Amino acid sequence: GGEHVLYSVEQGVATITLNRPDAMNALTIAMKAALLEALERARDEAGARAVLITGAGRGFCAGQDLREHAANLEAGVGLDNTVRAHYNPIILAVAGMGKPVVAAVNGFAAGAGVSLALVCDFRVAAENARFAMAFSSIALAPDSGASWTLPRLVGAAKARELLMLGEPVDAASALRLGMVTSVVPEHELAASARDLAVRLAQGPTLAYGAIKQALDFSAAHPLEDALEVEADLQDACAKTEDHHSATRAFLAKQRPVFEGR
Ligand code: T3D
Repeated sequence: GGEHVLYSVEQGVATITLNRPDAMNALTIAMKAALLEALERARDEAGARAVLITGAGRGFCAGQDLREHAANLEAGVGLDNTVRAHYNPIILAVAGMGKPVVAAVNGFAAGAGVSLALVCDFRVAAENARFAMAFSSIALAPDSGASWTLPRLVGAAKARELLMLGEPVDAASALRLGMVTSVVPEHELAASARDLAVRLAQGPTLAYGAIKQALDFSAAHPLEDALEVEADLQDACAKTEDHHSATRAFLAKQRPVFEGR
């Protein structure tokens, strides 16, 4: 599945491209393994200070490859295996990424393809992007974190509606609902998503990681506990070179330069 997931680093941005355009970048087991490997590489590579995930061709990702899935059903292979073994590690790798992750949604996203986009920190969508919570259309329940991310983005009632009815959400509606960060014309998507990723790659990487940790923690803990975690994270941020140099730059009326340290 290696050729089906491309990886490159430029200007501090690790770009991961789902590359099976003939199947709308639907995810096979081999592709999921290659995606996880790419995410781990992006995580470990110091020169990568932001991550950009996109799809080749006219789709972002059509979710589970239903050909492979049908073959597994025929063979009597349980679904627990692929959700736990293949999807969950990908979602945790994105969620736990200590650097910003941007999805450039270049067309249709369906099922676990939507879930993948939703767990990223930012979603820049092309005007022709569509989001289909396609799970219920094939009598499945949400996976890859959609039951967690979607209500947090669009609210409980809307998440219930989208997951149960499965109607595709167009880019304009996704923007209105808070599912995406921005919507841009198709031909501007690559540049627009890259600009955001480059801007993030030049930012205070460790502070971004701390912001993500604080928000994830607060999602499931009371205020008193969140205050404790904020205090610990702030202590760590205050010790970074970026904080020291940015404070000096402020007093000198200069633009801060962040090194990600
Ligand atoms: O254990 C488990 O596996 C459970 C995990 C589940 C997680 C999930 O993701 S469930 C949801 C799975 N995904 C879907 O149900 C979406 C299926 N695809 C579609 O509904 C449509 O293809 C789209 C709405 C995404 C796009 O429609 P359209 O008309 O623009 O394109 P198309 O003609 O349907 O698709 C183009 C090609 O991609 C076509 O191949 P062909 O006929 O030209 O050879 C189509 O079969 C292929 N393709 C699209 N989606 C998938 C796919 N092939 C395999 N798996 C797919 N999911």
